[in-house]
Amino acid sequence: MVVSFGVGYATMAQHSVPENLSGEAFLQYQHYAVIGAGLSGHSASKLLVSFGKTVTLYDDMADPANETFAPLRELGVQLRFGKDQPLAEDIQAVVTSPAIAEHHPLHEAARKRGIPIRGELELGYICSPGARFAAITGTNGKTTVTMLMQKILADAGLDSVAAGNIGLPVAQVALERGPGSAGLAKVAFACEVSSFQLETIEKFCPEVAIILNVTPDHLDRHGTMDDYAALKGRVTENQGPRETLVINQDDPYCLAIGARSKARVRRFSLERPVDDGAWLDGDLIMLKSAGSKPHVLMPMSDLKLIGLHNVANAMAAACAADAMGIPRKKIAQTLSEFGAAPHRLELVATINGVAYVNDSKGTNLGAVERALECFNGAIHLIAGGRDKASPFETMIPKLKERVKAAYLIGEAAVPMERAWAGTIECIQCGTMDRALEEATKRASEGEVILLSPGCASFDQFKSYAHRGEVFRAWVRNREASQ
Ligand code: UMA
Repeated sequence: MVVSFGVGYATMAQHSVPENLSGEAFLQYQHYAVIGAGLSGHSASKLLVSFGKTVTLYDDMADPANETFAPLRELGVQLRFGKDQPLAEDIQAVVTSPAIAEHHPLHEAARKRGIPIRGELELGYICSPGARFAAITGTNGKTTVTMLMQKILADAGLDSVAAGNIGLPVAQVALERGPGSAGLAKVAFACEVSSFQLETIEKFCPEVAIILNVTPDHLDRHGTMDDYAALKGRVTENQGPRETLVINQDDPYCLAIGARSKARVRRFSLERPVDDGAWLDGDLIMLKSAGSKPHVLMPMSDLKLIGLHNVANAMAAACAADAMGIPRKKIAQTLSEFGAAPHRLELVATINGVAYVNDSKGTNLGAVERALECFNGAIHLIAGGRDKASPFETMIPKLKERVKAAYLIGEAAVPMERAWAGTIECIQCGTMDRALEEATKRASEGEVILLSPGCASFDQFKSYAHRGEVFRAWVRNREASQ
């Protein structure tokens, strides 16, 4: 059988594990189950088929008639869709999508049988020997810092790819560049890594890891903050003195992880100087390596990104890029050119003096707080969506300080009102359109209408990006009708 993946794939007729990957224990099996038929599941399945493996792809909800599955069928991937599918008897190894939690019945069945389970990130990583990895994790700012790192590395002349949780599976990059190939070994990954992905790593060992912050998120899956922070800490578990961990000096969870890491630990701080890392001295961003003199990287006012939290993000990226040997002048140059990621504090329009800001990527309470800190005027906050067991009452001090009214949408609207009603005016709106109409009626010149939902989007939208697009479209429509 000749396996053809279409234009651009370097592995056109690969049928076996390439020689330099043949020592990988996880690639020794013949029949793999891939669980979760989203982006990661597609990439993992194709990558395994390229090695001549037999692949059975499981999904509880996907529609097998969907045309996106036709290419997989053609490759011989067997689809087992629908709830309560048993794990086939002859499955020898399992690859999971990050969407699949440890309590998923197929995950449990594999564990019971003692079958090895790895995530798609781990699979992509072991197929990319020699490639450089900058892994970026943390509750908030991951996507911004991943994009920033990718640009710093690319501007410095490296073949850099933004991958991982940002939306491009590492397994997909491995497949397209040729698993184990010399071309792939030249890639410098700026890899956004989620706590979900860190549940299923084994050897993942980035040259540089960044942990930006750890605040409540995904507690519905991880249970407690300690468990969530422990997962974030796994990003450094395989690192040694030759690797670097960059942590937020102002975050207690990061400090605890840093204290246990075997890597060189660099720190960034908005509050105080550090011995090895970056900090703010008035308007100046300082950078220093242990044992050497402080270096002025750039004035903070030269950053294009807005908000103090973004100064922290820029410092984190600077520490990491500096540890990867990128010249400091080049780092400062890129930092001065880099603007906001889409759906992250994006000013869509100002209509009648009211600023409409799309922060749809603010899917947890920490992100909402950071967004609220960015504006001086009174804020009309559009929030809600699918709740992740977040402690809404912790937002009360910040809401009191900055928010005029909250316009609540989606499944979390009622619990949010229950937590906040004594503090600020809460208006039940149901949908995004209604929330925008109500907020527009009430907002006056100089005020801000901010979508920063603090929740996942999946109750009403396909993704946070879709939610942000619905917000943008409404605002642009209104702008056009003025
Ligand atoms: N599924 C089941 N059973 C379950 C759960 C899911 O069968 O119990 C199935 C779903 O029906 C679906 C598939 O699994 O068909 C998973 O689809 P998905 O879109 O959720 O996952 P992927 O397309 O593989 O996307 C994953 C990440 N998704 C999650 O972690 C939930 C994407 O991060 C990531 O961009 C992509 O891999 C590429 O690496 C998204 C995300 O929401 C953006 N991440 C969370 C976050 O940022 O907060 C962690």
